[in-house]
Amino acid sequence: MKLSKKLKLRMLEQMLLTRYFEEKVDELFAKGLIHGTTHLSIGEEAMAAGPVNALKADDFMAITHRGHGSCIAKGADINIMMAELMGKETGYCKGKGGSIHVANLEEGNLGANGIVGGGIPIATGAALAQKMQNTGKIVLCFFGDGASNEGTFHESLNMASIWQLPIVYVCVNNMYGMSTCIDDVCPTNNISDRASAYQMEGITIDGNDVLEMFEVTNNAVIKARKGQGPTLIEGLTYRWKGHSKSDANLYRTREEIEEWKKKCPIKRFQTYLIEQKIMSEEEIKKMEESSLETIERAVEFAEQSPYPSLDALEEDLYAY
Ligand SMILES: Cc1ncc(C[n+]2csc(CCOP(=O)(O)OP(=O)(O)O)c2C)c(N)n1
Ligand SMILES: [Mg+2]
Repeated sequence: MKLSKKLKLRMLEQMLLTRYFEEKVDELFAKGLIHGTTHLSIGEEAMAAGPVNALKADDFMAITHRGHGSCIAKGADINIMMAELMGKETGYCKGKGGSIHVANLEEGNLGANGIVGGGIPIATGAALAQKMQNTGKIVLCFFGDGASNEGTFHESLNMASIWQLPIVYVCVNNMYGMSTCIDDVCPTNNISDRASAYQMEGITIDGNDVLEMFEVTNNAVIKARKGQGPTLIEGLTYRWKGHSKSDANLYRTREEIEEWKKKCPIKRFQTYLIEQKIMSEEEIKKMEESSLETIERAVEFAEQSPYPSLDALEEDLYAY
């Protein structure tokens, strides 16, 4: 499939915005300007930009606790995202959700989820709704390697297969669930092998190759839209940073981390774009600069925004 220059440039820009957004979040957290916790996806940017660009604007996605890149690729406003992380009233959830709860139904973002595996049944239910209402829309469901050991994963894939739902499952296999290596907790060679138990196509690909991530997801999206059922795609990638804010990184070696940094998905895509004469080094530099400026403007916007008022404390809460 021949991808347009416009799409390639858009994916690079989204990956850059994600990298700079998260580097800034890391900095603001260290300065005490972001509270709670955050999970950074630095090193995994292709796993968001590739699959999400295979969606139409009104398709849905469900994301994980490590979902900043997917929000950005789905068209989230960086200012509003930064405001949410800084706990400001102008954020996506009026500053009450923070990093793990960015959601926006109008943009088709069913939301991040602090419960590992929690987004999988939500996405599967959304796919059932699309099928029952015959909307023609599909759902993209992100989850991690660790989440593939949860019951929600198995129950959801079973139902999606039985009902041939319009959903694409994307497993971000970064080899670890907190400090647990996937090899110690998963008996199959690949997580995609698990699809065969549900008569579903399962594919393992290079999660640091944004073009491959796009193409494979796009094929699965076309299949889902035709009513030919779900697919499980596993992308192999790596998170450069710790699991969340408190991680002494004692469960993996410095050498392993350095090896994966050499496989940077952004550098790799930039090299491709230059070699194929799609972008010049100068153009890439300009895009990097403008992306950095976008992040700085987002910080200004968030800093100037007010915190939610005390009167709003009990608004938007659900109580049994
Ligand atoms: C149901 C549940 N169990 C445990 C946790 C604690 N926890 C938060 S993130 C995480 C690891 C998840 O690993 P994975 O699914 O591979 O995603 P990754 O963090 O690698 O992106 C765990 C165990 C949780 N939030 N929810
Ligand atoms: Mg993981």
